[in-house]
Amino acid sequence: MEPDNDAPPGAGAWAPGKVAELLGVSPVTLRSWSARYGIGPPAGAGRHRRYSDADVRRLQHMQRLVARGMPVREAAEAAFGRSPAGLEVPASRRARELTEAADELRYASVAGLLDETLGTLGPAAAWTEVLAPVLRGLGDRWQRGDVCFASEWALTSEISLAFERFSRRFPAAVPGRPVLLACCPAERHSLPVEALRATLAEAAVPVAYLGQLVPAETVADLAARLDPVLVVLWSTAPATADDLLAARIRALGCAVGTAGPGWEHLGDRGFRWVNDLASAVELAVEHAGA
Ligand code: B12
Repeated sequence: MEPDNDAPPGAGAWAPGKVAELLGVSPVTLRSWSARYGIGPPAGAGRHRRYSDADVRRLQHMQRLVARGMPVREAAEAAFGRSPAGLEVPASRRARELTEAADELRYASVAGLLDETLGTLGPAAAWTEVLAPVLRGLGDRWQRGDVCFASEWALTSEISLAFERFSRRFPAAVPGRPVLLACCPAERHSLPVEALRATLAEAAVPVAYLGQLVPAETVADLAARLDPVLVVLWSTAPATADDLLAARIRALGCAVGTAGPGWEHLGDRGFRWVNDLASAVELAVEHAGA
């Protein structure tokens, strides 16, 4: 379906009728969404009302959220990244809504809020400003004896899926030697690495992501066969920082970066160590020559 071109310059390209047809809703429904949730071009534009490509993409996203059981108003807010009043949603409110939805195991809302946060802020800001604070909050609650395992597992699995959905927006196979990302063999904490992967996907840096608990043999085998520009080994806790593996990968002739607080106690072992998302992105981009 093609957008029509008889609109004045600067207006979006999609006439309401075309959008309604594309979404499979009646023009009346579309108009009511516009009136009720402030979606799309202002009513005042009369017969020149046009929807932009971004409007159409967000409407399709809103429909997916509704199809997953989210109330229309919440889906409109999530898809258009704002409350009805048009205000940008502060990170603290996103964090609160996400924690509440996770605690109440409202999976559809968790997924919708994550997609909206990633879509609006991008993976780096979403991780640093919203997701990491929420996860730290969960960790602190756990430390205080608040048994929030259900929320933690619900949220962490949905965060992984949301990063996956976000990364799939970009071409899967970016040409070039990849940055190989792996958690150390005994390390299950992968979310910071998934945030890095999504940020590199957005930056068109080729990545091969291996996930959690990656056996040393597997990292070594893939490093030998993929000829990566850099191998990043992640560790959260000192017990999982595998410096023998790092040395083994370096002996294969690969550049090795160690990432995460788990490596801190080892001091300088001749590997670049990064302990925040921005520095890890910089290290990867530097090696990828992007
Ligand atoms: C989510 C989570 C899990 C999930 C992981 C799911 C997944 N796919 O990742 C599950 C439920 C599987 C899990 C399991 C366990 N967990 Co856990 N987990 C967490 C939690 C809540 C968040 C982890 C996270 O992503 N942190 C990253 C961000 C949010 O934390 P941060 O402090 O802002 O980040 C610091 C660095 O990581 C760095 N950073 C942040 N983002 C990025 C990004 C990049 C690219 C880089 C380079 C750096 C970086 O900057 C910050 C300052 O140093 C933490 C609590 C916490 N505060 O981190 C506990 C926590 C890490 N877990 C802990 C523990 C003990 C465990 C278990 C052993 C529990 C158990 N008995 O089973 C197992 C261990 C499993 C294993 N073998 O690794 C402890 C670790 C204590 C320690 N240091 O040893 C913590 C701190 C909880 C606590 N409060 O005690 N966990």
